Amino acid sequence: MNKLNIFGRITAMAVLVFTATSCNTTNDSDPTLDLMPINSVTVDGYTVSLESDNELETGSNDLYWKIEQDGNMITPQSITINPMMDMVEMNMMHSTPFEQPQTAEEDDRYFKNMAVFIMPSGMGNWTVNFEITLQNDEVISGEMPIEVNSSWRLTSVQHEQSGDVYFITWHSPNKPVVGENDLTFLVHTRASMMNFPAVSDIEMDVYPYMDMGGGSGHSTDYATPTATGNGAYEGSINYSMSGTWTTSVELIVENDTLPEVVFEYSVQAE
Ligand SMILES: [Cu+2]
Repeated sequence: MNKLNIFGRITAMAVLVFTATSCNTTNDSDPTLDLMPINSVTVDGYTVSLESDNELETGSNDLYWKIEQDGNMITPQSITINPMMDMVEMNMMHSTPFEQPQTAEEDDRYFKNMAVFIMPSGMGNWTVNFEITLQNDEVISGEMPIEVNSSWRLTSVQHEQSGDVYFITWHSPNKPVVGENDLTFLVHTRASMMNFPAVSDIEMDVYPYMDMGGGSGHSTDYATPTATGNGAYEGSINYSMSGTWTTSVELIVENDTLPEVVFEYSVQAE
């Protein structure tokens, strides 16, 4: 690890500590979480609520699950979900890459999971089917309609030879800033319409670029992401300027370089 990397990590930790501290002073009931309601449904007298840090969008999202009875939060034994998009006009349904909810480390009254939404609402209707086992072994199930906005954080590419589709998610930085950023992509494929496994055995090439107009432009310091498991590819990027940047990504699958995809986004001054 070079000095720049260490500095970036210390800065990132400092930002985290600062964020946590400022949440403490603004939200007494939730010392570490700053969540917004997405939707809630009531089943058999239990209110099941879905919350997140932001409105849901294509790409990766943290979903937080809360169960209430008579206005009090209760902690279930387990929650199992299955997100589903109904594409009515095309007469087909499909799921999306996701993990099952586990007790949230930030607040053990919540369950939490990651979901990558591969399409925005409008092309079809999203619902999350859930089955919850309560402490008294009672099982409640239902479905939670959700809205998913489109974002710049998700793209896909096809491997011509095999026909395999790869979904590439820009996972972090969530808000790119000038200076050192951890850079993480998630890669998933489609085994069937109901099964989107993580892909951890390919290689990735990236290239950040800022177009300065008039045919000139420049890149910046970066470290190529490498697989760290669970479909994650981790590197870093050190933006030299704020403004509009692109990062092109190429996947290398079995010695074939797939067509380049491009993420375009804005980098803020810190
Ligand atoms: Cu769809």
